[in-house]
This record gives sequence, structure tokens and C-alpha cells, in this order.
Amino acid sequence: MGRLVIVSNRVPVPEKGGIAPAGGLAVALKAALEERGGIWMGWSGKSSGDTDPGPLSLQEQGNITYALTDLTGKDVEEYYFGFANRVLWPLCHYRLDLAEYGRKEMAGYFRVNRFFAHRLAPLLRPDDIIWVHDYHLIPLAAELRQMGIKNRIGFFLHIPWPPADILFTMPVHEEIMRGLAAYDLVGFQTDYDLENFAGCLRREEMGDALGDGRFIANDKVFKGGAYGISIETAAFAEFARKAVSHSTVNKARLSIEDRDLIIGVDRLDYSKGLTQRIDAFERFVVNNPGHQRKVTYLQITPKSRSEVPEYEQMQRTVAEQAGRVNGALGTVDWVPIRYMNRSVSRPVLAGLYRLAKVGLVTPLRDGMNLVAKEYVAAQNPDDPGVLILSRFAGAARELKGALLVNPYDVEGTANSLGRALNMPLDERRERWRRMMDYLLEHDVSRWCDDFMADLKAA
Ligand code: ADQ
Repeated sequence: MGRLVIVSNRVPVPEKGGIAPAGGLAVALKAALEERGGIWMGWSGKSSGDTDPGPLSLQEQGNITYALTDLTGKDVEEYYFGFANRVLWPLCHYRLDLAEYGRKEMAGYFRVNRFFAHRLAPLLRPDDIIWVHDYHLIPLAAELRQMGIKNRIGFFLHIPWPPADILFTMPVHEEIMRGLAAYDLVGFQTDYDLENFAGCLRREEMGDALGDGRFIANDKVFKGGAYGISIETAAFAEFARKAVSHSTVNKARLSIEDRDLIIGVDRLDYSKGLTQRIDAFERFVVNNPGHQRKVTYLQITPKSRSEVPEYEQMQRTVAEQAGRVNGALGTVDWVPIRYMNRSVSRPVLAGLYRLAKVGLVTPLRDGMNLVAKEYVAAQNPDDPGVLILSRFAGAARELKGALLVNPYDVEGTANSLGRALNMPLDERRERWRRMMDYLLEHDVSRWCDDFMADLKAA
């Protein structure tokens, strides 16, 4: 059995002492790496400024080698902040208005992918299987192929894939599509993303779907499929069960008194629909005087990518909006919205999810959304809360027991909040059971195994 080589923009290197990194994805991929032995390569997150990045930093942990490279300041600006986060991210989340195309950034993106390929190639053995992750690294396989690398290479996209009319606004869409066609297997989160991808191939007769998960483009046949990512369901449920005695969770319980808790947990990102969500909560409270003073909405939102101007602006907008609603609706003994800009540990997060009667997950567009799955896994089986989920999250294709909402419809989301808070126990249990059974079967290890099995067979 060949080794597994994972390449992703950032690498969750375990801290000294071998503490496992947080998050199901890191855990699942690490388990797959440990089983086969292998390499996890990516950017160190550091800039070498104007000087060339030094040699790869190699760290051995058991049979896994973590291989990290620095990037120059220009690379970070053009590849990471520029093309990845100001072109591909907004575009794949249907935000044409926020995409800023620039030749320099596009060139930087392809240049850094070539650089990654050149750094990776000397580490490879002929029977290694390579698994590349996410939108930062789409051209990597094409670059490796150019260097004569014949290994099996798979790609998984964590974010949505847009329809042709959106993708084709990007001047280099053909190169990006050709980049994907260079893989042996291309994985998307949902069947909708896969359909969009097939539509993009067909639109300009670049290629086509051949059936049985096979596609053709550039005279090359390759495989494509939908592999919905998931969480470590059983482990997360166990965290939540134990978290009832965690001091931070206890403090939170005391501070909400006997009010109903609604929880939102998202990275600060315009795709997450935070302003529409706060509007919906405000509408709910205004429309339902009986719930006033009886409900608290906790929004936990660590800052992300604050170097990108849109994110800086959004931070101010969301904080001001929450402040305005609290000013308008709050009383001396009731703060309707609590807004936190901090990361919390997995056990505390699990405990807070379990305290909440409603998980409010309303992205405008999301590849999957793991928060929705974590909220379900964390519930008390005897008295579970209700998941309100955007129909535009990939998770809506799987979590059939959720109350699905259109996040652009503020009134509709407000009505769903009322329905969730008044839902009878029997219905809550029935909806939760369906979702939990699904998640126990479709956890992150299954996602990893399914992808790997198809890659080996591709
Ligand atoms: P994200 O956009 O980051 O991921 P999501 O899937 O919700 O979105 O994952 C976020 C993760 O961060 C969750 O595990 C959550 O618990 C954690 N998190 C968020 N806020 C936190 C906080 N304050 N403290 C601690 N942890 C916090 C991208 C795509 C998604 C896709 C994932 C995985 O955008 O659509 O589901 O990758 O493929």
C-alpha cells in the first residue's frame, strides 16, 4: 500500500506533546495518514518577506511527515489574499459583486501552485496517493503532471461550485476547469455542486459527463463525485454529554437564567448571512411580544481573514447591528443578543450547543456547514433542540429533520424561530433522531474512506 500525501493551504501540525488538533477534518485525515504513513504538505502561514522562502521545514511525528513552506510577501498577497480570497472565494459563494479580478493576482495564484508542485515533487514516491484540498490549490495536479508525475491525484473542494454563468465571469475560468480535469478524481460536497461542474464543462463544449461518475475534458477522462464532509459524530456527542459539568458552560447556563437560548456559531464571513440572521431575530422578537425577555440569542463569531477589507468592514457592521437591536429592544435586565468575537474550545462549544433550544444556521451559501452537524450531534436525546438551516447550505441536502429556511426571507426565518421555540417534544425528538441516525452513519471517517476508495479505484 502506497503512502498518502495530503496537500492543503494550511496544515494542522499537532502541537508539541502530540496534542491532536481541533476539528474533525484534521482528525480524520490524520487517522488516514497514520494508517498508511505519509506526508501533509502546505503553507506555514508565514511570510519570508522579500527574500526567497528557505527550504521546506520537515517535522516527523510517528509515520507522518509535516512539510511546511513559507511564501514571499508578494506570494501571500497575490495567491492567498488576492486570487484565492478575493476571486475564488466570493465567486464560489455567488458574490460576483465582491470578486476583484487582477492579472497580477491570477499570475500569483498559478505561480504559487507551481512552486508547491516543485517543492512537493522531490518528496514523492511512485506509489504514493496524493489528495489535494480546496480552492487554493486547483492547478496543483496540472503542475505536477507537467513535471512528469504519474501518481494518482485526487482533489476535494470544500466550498460550493457555482453555475457556468457565474464561473465564466472569471477571465481564467478555462484554466481553472482544465486544472480540475488534470485530477483522477474531483470531489464536491453535494450533487448540486457536481451538476454545476458538469454544466460548466458542457457550456463551452469543453467536456461532458459520460455517466457513472466519469467526465471528459481536454481529451482526458476523469472521475467526479459528491462526498459530503462530516464530523466525528459519536465523539462530539460524547463531548456534549460531558460538557454539562464544564464550568464555562455552567456559567452560561446561569447567565441565561430560564430563558430559551438560540445559538449561532460562524467564522466572520459574508457568506454566513449574519446581518440577515440578526434582522430575522429582531423581527421575531418584535412580532412575538410573548417571547420578549424570554429568549437570548448568542452569536459566537471569531474574526477571520481580517486583512481582507470586506471582513474588516463586516466586523463593524455586525457589531453595530447587534448593538442597535440591543439598544432598541433590550431592558435593564435583558440583553437580547450576545455577540462574541472569540474562538471557544470544542468541549465548551459542544456544551453551549446542547444548552441551546435552537441552532440558527443560515448561511447565504455554504459548501456544507459543519456547525449544523455539530449542533445536531450535541443535543440531549431526551430533549433535543431544533435546527434551523439555510436551504443554501450543502448540509440541507442531508439533514432532513431541520426546519429549512431561505435566509434572504427575513420574515420566513423569523416565523421559523417561532415554530422552533414552540415545537412539541415528540416532533423535536422525531426530527432529531432522523438527523442523528444519518450523522452516526455518515461521519467524517466514512467521508474519508469513501473518497479514498474511489480515488484508489479511479
Ligand atoms: P467554514 O466556512 O469554516 O468551512 P464550517 O463548515 O461551519 O465553515 O466549519 C467551521 C468550523 O469552525 C466548525 O467546526 C465550527 O465548530 C468551528 N468554529 C466556528 N466558530 C467557532 C468558534 N467561535 N470557536 C470554535 N470553533 C468555531 C469550510 C466551508 C464549509 C465546509 C467546511 C468543511 O466553507 O462549507 O463545511 O469548510 O469542508
